[in-house]
Amino acid sequence: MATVSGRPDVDVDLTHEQLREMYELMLLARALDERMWLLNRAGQAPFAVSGQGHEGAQAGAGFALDPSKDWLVPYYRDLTLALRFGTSPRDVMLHMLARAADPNSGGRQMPGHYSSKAHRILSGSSPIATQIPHATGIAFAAKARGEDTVVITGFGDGATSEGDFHEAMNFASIYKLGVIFLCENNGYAISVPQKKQMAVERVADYAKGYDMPGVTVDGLDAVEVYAVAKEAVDRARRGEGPTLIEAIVRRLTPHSSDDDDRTYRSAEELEDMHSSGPLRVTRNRLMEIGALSDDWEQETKERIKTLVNDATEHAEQSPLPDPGTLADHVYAKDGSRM
Ligand SMILES: Cc1ncc(C[n+]2csc(CCOP(=O)(O)OP(=O)(O)O)c2C)c(N)n1
Repeated sequence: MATVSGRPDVDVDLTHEQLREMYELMLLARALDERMWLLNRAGQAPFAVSGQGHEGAQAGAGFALDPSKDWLVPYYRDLTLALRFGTSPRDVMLHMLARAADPNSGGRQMPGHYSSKAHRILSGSSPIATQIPHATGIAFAAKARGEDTVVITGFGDGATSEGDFHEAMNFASIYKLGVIFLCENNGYAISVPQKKQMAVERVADYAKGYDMPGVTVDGLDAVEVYAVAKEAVDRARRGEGPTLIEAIVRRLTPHSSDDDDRTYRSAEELEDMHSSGPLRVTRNRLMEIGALSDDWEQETKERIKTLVNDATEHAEQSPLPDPGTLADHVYAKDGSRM
């Protein structure tokens, strides 16, 4: 049942304008991500975790969903998906710099923990894979209410070695829930390569055990991911159950700002990995079909630069949380048990 999508000439139902929007989303995510990394290196933010190299998988899957009624249950690399669901560049920077106005958590969560009630993005915690059963739970609730809501959850290859992943897949399949399990396989769990933590060759192979479709797709090509995700979303909306999508991506940075990947990736491997990425692959695809022009790209990059500068300045000028609110949402105000 696990298949490699292998559809290089895939034909999708998106207009050229929508394809440009999808690519623009990727450019915005990359520009914000690079700025966040820089802010960390400049000592303005204590931690950064990056989605660089994952943008194609997320943009492709994100465009197959309807952010006005679907739910996102993200992990820490899902910036592109969070933007697709309505998080703004200002929200991203307020979160990164832990300001009081951070809509995710009022400056309490670690960077990369995107959430928003308004945008149907569930809050997550740092233990790997804990978000996956939450996605199944939301889809279970949607089914009980008779809604055709689809839930997408993102996670890495390492997360598939946790029980949470298997329990969530099993339950979702038994009840034919509308979940898209999006594994963004970058080949590493911090320094541990995939072959050391998985006996099967492909994450998509796990789908067999739960009687659901499992597809491996080139996660550098947003258009190809869109085609696979669209099929999965249509299936979920028809009430036919979940799909496991394994998008092969690249982690273009170290695991986080606290990691040095030169200690476990050879110089050749790093060079090879940086030789291409989702921006280049998706750009080439859109150029080939005549959906992009150099002028459009230039103007768009300028516009994005202005947005990122505005978001950074806005966050820098915003107040930090009042230390007096430190225990809010942790202890009940009157001292009683919550
Ligand atoms: C339950 C648990 N174990 C270990 C960790 C430490 N940890 C943080 S990220 C990570 C690697 C996760 O790898 P993967 O799921 O492949 O995602 P990636 O970071 O590669 O995108 C680990 C082991 C954790 N946060 N939670």
